[in-house]
Amino acid sequence: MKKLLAIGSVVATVIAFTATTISVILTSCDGYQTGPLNLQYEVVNNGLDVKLTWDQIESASYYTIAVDGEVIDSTADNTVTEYTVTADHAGKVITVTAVDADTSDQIDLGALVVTTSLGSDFGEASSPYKSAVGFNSDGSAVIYSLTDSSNYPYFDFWISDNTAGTVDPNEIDICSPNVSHGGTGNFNSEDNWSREWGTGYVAPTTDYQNIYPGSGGIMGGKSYALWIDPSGNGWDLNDHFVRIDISSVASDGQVQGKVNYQTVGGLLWIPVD
Ligand SMILES: [Ca+2]
Ligand SMILES: [Ca+2]
Repeated sequence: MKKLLAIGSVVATVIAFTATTISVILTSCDGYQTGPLNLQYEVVNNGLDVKLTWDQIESASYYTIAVDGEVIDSTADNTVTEYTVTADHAGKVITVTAVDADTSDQIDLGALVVTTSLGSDFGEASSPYKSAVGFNSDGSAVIYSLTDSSNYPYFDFWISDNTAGTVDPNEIDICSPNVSHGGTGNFNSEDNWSREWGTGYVAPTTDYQNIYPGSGGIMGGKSYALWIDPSGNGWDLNDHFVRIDISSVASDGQVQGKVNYQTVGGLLWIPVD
């Protein structure tokens, strides 16, 4: 009986090791790897910071925290197993190393954003182009036509000059799906919000509107923030933030650019150029 247990134990160890190896290979594409330190992250401070936590390594003296390979800080000893990363380091690769234990783990904070081009078939609601955008759970965006009502549940924002039948390229707004279109009702009940982006990699925290700009239109060369708030309950970890980069607005209502979706719920960082 004891022998059988011993064999079972060896087999279990081998399986566990194999599973860990596979996990690292499979998850490396999205920039997140779990290794001996079991490095994890969570969003804190209302989406402004990311807190890293890891498992204590008994043989380690302490841990260092490196940004893009350069050590920026270290812990007092091996019992401290957390570190809060601020937005100064959005988009960087963070490495935690257990000193004297020869082991480290890292996370690529830039790989958490998914960028999708709006292509050449996106534009104002009365134009020949598709006018709505919806994000998949993996962060990729789909450009939807307004003419097929089966698409409506997937909309996260759409663009309109607020006048049915005509296109005014100088008055195109970013609209929430729950904004009425042409007197025919809402696309869906999502109450999402937008505003001008501002500067840097962190989305604004105030002054969002569900029709933006409202007066005057979105412009080529400018960026806008989108706050997707599915429960309409203020900021929480179920929300997602997007930076909409507009490259051009044409006279026929065609709008080109890209959308950058932060896949981590509640995180305000969009570290893209
Ligand atoms: Ca219109
Ligand atoms: Ca919310």
